[in-house]
Amino acid sequence: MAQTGQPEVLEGGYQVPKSARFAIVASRFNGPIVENLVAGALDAFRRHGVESERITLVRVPGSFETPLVASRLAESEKFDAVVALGVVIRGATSHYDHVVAEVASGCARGALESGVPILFGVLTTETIEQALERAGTKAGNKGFDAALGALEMASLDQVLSDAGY
Ligand code: INI
Repeated sequence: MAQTGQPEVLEGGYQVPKSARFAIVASRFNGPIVENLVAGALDAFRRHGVESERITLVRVPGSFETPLVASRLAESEKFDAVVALGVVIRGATSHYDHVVAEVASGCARGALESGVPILFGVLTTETIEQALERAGTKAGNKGFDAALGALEMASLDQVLSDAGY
């Protein structure tokens, strides 16, 4: 028999409660490019009504150190979402692969274990040019995008709670 009715569709938006707080973890390695990502993330939060006082920015040496701090902030229960920002550019050795693997899986694990979203705004590129393109030039700003994701996940959390999940 044909089904009638509509599926239950639940989704977040970019408007979050005035109490929502966000953390950004930004690495110093490839600093000038990371700063463009930080500026993009702050811009996204500001444009959606999140005042500076509700944002905590923590700097770490490199992307490899990001998951430890992002997980700690997520577990603190003080933030609705954490945004991880960094730039990993492939070099002549396999160092890149180790850093990328750890930062990606570490952020994913930190989010799953804490129950708080950790948005992955870490660029992983072959060249500096590719990184620059994604940090506020011709391919947008992945810091801005990651902050939008943080807003949406914070909003979705409320939607899911309201729906009883
Ligand atoms: N860290 C980065 O954030 N990006 C890189 O491109 C990078 N490379 O290529 O070496 C990098 N290395 C440092 C690493 O994140 C750690 O800080 C370091 O290994 C000390 O633990």
